[in-house]
Amino acid sequence: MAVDLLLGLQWGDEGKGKIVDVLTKDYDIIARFQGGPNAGHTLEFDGIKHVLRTIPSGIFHKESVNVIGNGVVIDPVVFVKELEGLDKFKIDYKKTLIVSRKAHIIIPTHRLLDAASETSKGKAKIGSTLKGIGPTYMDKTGRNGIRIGDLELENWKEKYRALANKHESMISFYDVAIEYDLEELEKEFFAAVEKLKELQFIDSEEYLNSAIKEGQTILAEGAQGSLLDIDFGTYPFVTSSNTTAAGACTGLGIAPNKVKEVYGIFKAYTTRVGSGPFPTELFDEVGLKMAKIGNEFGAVTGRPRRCGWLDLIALKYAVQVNGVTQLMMMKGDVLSGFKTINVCTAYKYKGEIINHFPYNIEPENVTPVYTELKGWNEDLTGMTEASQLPQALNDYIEFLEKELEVPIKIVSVGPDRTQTIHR
Ligand code: 2SA
Ligand code: MG
Repeated sequence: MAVDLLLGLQWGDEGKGKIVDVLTKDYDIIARFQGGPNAGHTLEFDGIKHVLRTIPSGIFHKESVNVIGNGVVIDPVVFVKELEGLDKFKIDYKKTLIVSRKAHIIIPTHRLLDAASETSKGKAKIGSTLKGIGPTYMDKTGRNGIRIGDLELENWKEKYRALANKHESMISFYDVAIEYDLEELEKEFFAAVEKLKELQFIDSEEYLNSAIKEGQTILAEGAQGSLLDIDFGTYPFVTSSNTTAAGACTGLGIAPNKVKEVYGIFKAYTTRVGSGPFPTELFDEVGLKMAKIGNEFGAVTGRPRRCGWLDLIALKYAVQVNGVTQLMMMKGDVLSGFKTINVCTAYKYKGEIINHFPYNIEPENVTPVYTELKGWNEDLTGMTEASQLPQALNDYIEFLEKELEVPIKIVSVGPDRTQTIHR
């Protein structure tokens, strides 16, 4: 068995990019299986900070092959900018980056539709990243989409035109003011498509399954988080793909019995960007302190992230749905300097105490019940060994392990590759 999964267990931004980067040296292939430019995986090494959107985080390791799977949606314009950003690193991506023919393409009008849909919802908006993700997956399941493989056909532009025209009439249907210059957007889009065509397009399920047979190792890199999953997340405030373990099977064409380790990444506290319920959200100075110390601003949109204590009910749910075998706790350093640390260990749900993640976690139904733990003051950012961690942090970690019934194997104490403690 040769496939391991790496998934975010909260609402995204858990720090997956850093962990994939730390782990990639152990894998032959890194594969993205869902999402698209709504992801923003931040990698930091040698004093350089780099954000990847669609490209797998293994791209900086010269030996790894990076696969963009069929479950991903690709915006050629964003993608090409990402490639250009790699130029300074002298990466031979025409060799090490390959794209599934079955991946769907985000066209400019998908982005416009995303904006029109959000604007029309007013206060009830999802808080989407406006990258066209929802409309592209709608066209995929609606069987209208354009795929990477279509770019190899001579008449793909006819297919494109028909879809763009349809989108334009849909945009006018939403009775909202969206200003755009489609000609300008298309110029940029078609130029980007030409550049994209320089990459290798493959039948990725064939490629990956052959690689498994040959004994190669694959790391499937998730984007967003489990609570943003289209089925299991806080619907409708979710993204439009399966961010959970099952999504790796459908998004790559890999059978469940090929999956071995499921690495679950979580932050020592909780954050969320965009709209939607968040039971442990803090509106006081404690939340502001987390945001400030943790530098909690979205990698894609720059929006400030909402912050709150760790929600163990939600985390247990994510561990269960994904079958997590190893946990990795990020941003432990951010919690230094809090006198006490709260962990949500139950919900008061419609007046009753419950221990599971219910259908509806809207604030009018759910109030978090906290267990209070002792804080610590030590600065963790220079620590490299588990033996250096303060006792109160060890107590926090052990408390979580007991509740979650899964070992916490990595504690991250800063953004750099080197600030990673193995337990
Ligand atoms: P969309 O654009 O249709 O997917 O937006 C729908 C909702 O999903 C939220 N969303 C996200 N929330 C947090 N992080 C996201 N991406 C990360 C990042 C990357 C990651 O920006 O750093 O961790 O993989 C992300 N993408 C979508 C969004 O706010 C809406 O609530
Ligand atoms: Mg992120």
